[in-house]
Amino acid sequence: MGANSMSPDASTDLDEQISQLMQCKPLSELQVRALCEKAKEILMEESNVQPVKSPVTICGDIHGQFHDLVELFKIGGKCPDTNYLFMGDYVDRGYYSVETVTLLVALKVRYPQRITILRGNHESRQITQVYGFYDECLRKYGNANVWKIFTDLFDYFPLTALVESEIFCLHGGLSPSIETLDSIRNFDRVQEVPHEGPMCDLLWSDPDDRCGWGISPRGAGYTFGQDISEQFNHTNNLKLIARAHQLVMDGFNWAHEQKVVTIFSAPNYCYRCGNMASILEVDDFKGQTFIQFEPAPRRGEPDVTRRTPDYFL
Ligand SMILES: [Mn+2]
Repeated sequence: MGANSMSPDASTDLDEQISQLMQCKPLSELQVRALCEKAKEILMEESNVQPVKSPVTICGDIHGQFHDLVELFKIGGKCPDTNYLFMGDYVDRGYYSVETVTLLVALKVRYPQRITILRGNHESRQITQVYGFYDECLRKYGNANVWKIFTDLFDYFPLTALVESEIFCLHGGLSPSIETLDSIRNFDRVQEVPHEGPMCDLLWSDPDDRCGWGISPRGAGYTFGQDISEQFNHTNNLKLIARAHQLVMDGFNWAHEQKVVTIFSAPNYCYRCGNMASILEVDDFKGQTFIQFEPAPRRGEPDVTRRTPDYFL
């Protein structure tokens, strides 16, 4: 059954699950399994370059900061009253990856035309075993089944989106092996994020002040200069590349003479970075407004005593 022909019973169940999730209460393993089966059917129909219409609000990394995601919806408007495009990194680092990713997937199933959820470099089996989501699933469910269900679903998340044919949105950045949007449309994305190659680069690369392609200190993807962004935008008739993936203290940061913008939507990242978060509203007339926000009040998360990572992945 198509997502738009969901039966009244199914949507009532889903609405109840969404209100439960909004209270930061996880679903059962059985509910997660059924939800992810429906999500897979919807996501597999989406393009590697998923077309999105304005108005839409574009968001960056969330990283398991559930209460800040609720704050984001308070500030940006509830889904489906506001259309959303999330650019990946829903899990890891924060304490509520399970609730965060389940809520976003539930909203996707309930309102498939109102929310787009792209894949970030953390939506991966390998990364989530190191940075928290795997351990959180074990802690909250007693086994790794829910982790397996979600990481299998991540393979279906679209890699990029294109807002009104002019704003190219993705988690990381450009790739030396990709010149056109058509070449992205043509590859098979349903796999674990590879260690190298075009799909890896889209999820891992970062803009840089230096021209040309550079070796990334992250050990995956590349750095790319303004000359690269300008050429890519020119070739593909784009006005802007919107991406996430890097902590920026104001929540957004322009690069490459306003041809690239970084959006980061996890305020006080890792509960200690002291940064603002932001979202980018693109209105009916393609006008752009950044909205900054601060963390939601703390709700008794344990103190963070983990060591500072070498790089913010
Ligand atoms: Mn990232």
